[in-house]
Amino acid sequence: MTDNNFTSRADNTWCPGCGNFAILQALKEVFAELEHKGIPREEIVLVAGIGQHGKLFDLLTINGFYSLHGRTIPVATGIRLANPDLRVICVAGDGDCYAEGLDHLIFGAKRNLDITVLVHDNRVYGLTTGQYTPTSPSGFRGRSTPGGIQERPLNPLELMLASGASFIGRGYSRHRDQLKRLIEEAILHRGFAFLDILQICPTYSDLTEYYNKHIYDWDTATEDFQKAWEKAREWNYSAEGRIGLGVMYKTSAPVFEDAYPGKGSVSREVRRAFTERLLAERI
Ligand SMILES: Cc1ncc(C[n+]2csc(CCOP(=O)(O)OP(=O)(O)O)c2C)c(N)n1
Ligand SMILES: [Mg+2]
Repeated sequence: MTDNNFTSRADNTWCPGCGNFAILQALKEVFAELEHKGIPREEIVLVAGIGQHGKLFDLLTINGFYSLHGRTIPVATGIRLANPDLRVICVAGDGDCYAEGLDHLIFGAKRNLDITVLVHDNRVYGLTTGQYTPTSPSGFRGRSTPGGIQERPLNPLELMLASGASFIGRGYSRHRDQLKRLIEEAILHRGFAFLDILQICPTYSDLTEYYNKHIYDWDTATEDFQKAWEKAREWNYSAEGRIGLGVMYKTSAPVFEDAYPGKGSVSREVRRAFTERLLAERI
C-alpha cells in the first residue's frame, strides 16, 4: 500500500468496517499518483465538511480547511477565486451536502466551478449517531424516526445533471480500484466534478448485501444529456433497481473562475514552505 507521507499522526476513530477507510486509502494513492504526474501536494487543497467523513482532514497531511457543516462549496469557491492555481477537493457527507448544504451544491454545479466534490454517501447522519438523511432508503428507521421514514430518497445524480455539473459519476467504497480511477479522473477534470460515493456504514446503515447484488459497471461516460438522464434515473432506489458505477456524464463547459481572474494570492514558495512544515511535523 502506498503512503508517501500522506498519513498524519491523528488517531483514527472510525468504526471497524467503515467505508471511509477505503475512501481515505484511495485518496492517498491518488495524491501519490498526482505527485508522480507533476501535481505536487502544495497545489492541492482539501476542504472538509462536518461528519465522520470530515475526519479525513485530520488523518491526511494535505493543506486544507476544515469548514462548517454543509459549507465546503462556498469555502472552495473562495479558495478558487483567490488562487486559481490550486486544485480544490471537497469531501462532504450526504447529510452535509444533500441537506444542510444542498443550495451550495446546486449553485456550485450551476456555475461549473472548477472543483471536485466527493460525497461520502453512507445514507445516514453517521457522526450524530443515525438520523436519516435525504438519501436514506424509504422505511429507514433511525434514532429520530423509529417508525421508519415514508419519503423517497433524493437522486443526487439526477439533481447534478439538471443543475449543470460537467462531470458526474458514482463510486462504491468496496470497489477501491475503480474508486481510485474515478477520483483521479474527477480531480483532473476541468469544471465541476461530482462523485457520489456509496459507502458502507456498518453501525447505522449497512447496505453491503443490497449493493453487492445490484451494482454493475457503466461502460463509458456519455456527453449526451438525454442518455445521461436515462442512466441517472435507472436506479429508482427501489429494492429492484440496478445501480450503475463509473462516470455517468462528462462534458466541457466554461468554468466560473475564468470570468473572475484571481491574482494567485500566495506564492508557490510560501505554499511549499507550509507543506515542508506539515510534513516535518506530521500535524
Ligand atoms: C449547521 C449544523 N447543523 C447540524 C450540525 C450537527 N451535525 C454535525 S455532523 C452532523 C451529521 C453528519 O452527517 P453526514 O454529513 O452524513 O456525515 P457522516 O457523519 O455520515 O459522514 C450533524 C447533523 C452541525 N455541526 N452544524
Ligand atoms: Mg452520512
